[in-house]
Amino acid sequence: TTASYSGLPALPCVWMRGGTSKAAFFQAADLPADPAERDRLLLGAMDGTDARQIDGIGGGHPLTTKIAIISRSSRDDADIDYLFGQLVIGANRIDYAPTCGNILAAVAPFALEEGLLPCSDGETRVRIHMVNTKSLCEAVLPTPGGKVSYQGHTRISGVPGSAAAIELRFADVAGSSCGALYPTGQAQDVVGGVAVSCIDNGMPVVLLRAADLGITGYESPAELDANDSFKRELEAIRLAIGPRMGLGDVSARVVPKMTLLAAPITGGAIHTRTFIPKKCHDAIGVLGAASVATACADPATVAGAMAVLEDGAAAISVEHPTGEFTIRLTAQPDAAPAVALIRTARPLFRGQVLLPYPA
Ligand code: NQM
Repeated sequence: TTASYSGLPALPCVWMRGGTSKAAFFQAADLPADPAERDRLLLGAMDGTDARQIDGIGGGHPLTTKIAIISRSSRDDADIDYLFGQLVIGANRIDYAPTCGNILAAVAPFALEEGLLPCSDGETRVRIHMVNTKSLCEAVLPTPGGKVSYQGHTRISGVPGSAAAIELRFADVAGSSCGALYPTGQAQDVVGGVAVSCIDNGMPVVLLRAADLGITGYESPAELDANDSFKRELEAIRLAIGPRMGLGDVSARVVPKMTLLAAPITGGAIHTRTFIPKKCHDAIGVLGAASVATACADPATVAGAMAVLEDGAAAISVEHPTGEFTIRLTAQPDAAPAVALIRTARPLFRGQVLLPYPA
């Protein structure tokens, strides 16, 4: 900690929206090097113990209690290291297993604003090492006059207004957490009598037909969150398949995510409800959507068998509770498809987060 306010320790922090999520951004250099000490401070800043996070800046929802730790990259093939942390609300724990593609959208703007790498005049390309999954992303954003510009005409579902487009490109994220695109070794499995497809093109996701679990797949997230028997059945499937995906015991982990599938209703390829993994997402995660779209393109999966695809279309529109998410896939020889997509981001608040008094 670098300062204090009436004796409350203070940490430099920028609160940022990345896509449809929000996170507290820190420079690694401002945090303790010891991970346990670092997490103690971060949990104090966010409030890891209370469901409403009333004594911290976390938003009381998995999508608004995220953490990003940023530094110059240790790798030759990257500019910036991005370590993501998902605070598990109420458990006073930060899960570093997954990365987060929505918060990823804010990484390049933060790194440029903080002077961690130079800004070009026109647009700037930032190579980001996603430390959690040891994979790479190339972010491209407008930097007219050598400054980040947040203004633009790009709209994304789930965010009001419009902003500058930030393009995210991933060439090699298959098996990021599980070691293989199809972590169980096949495109479909049966768990408890239900057909599932397990896929990891950037995020481990289990795909299931909503109808197989007795729901339509068009219910609101609030309605699904209130359906205890459905959630118990979904969690039982997740716990059973987690070890078969190479993720071990997933009872305390936030992966794999669970995506329920239904026929598209707004002209997209498929309709979805995603659990992350205990609460229903208001939209869908970025790399989650990349994995769903990749499955849609393979007729051997549960998703591919249902998806409505235009012939030869490279863009797959994944419908979700607040709109749709378009994922562009490019075939690559002897590899899973490369993924490209558009997000927006902006800084919301910049200053110092004040920690609780030291115990
Ligand atoms: O899948 C939520 C989000 C995410 C993750 C979650 C994400 C991704 O929307 O890459 O973006 O799945 O927990 O922020």
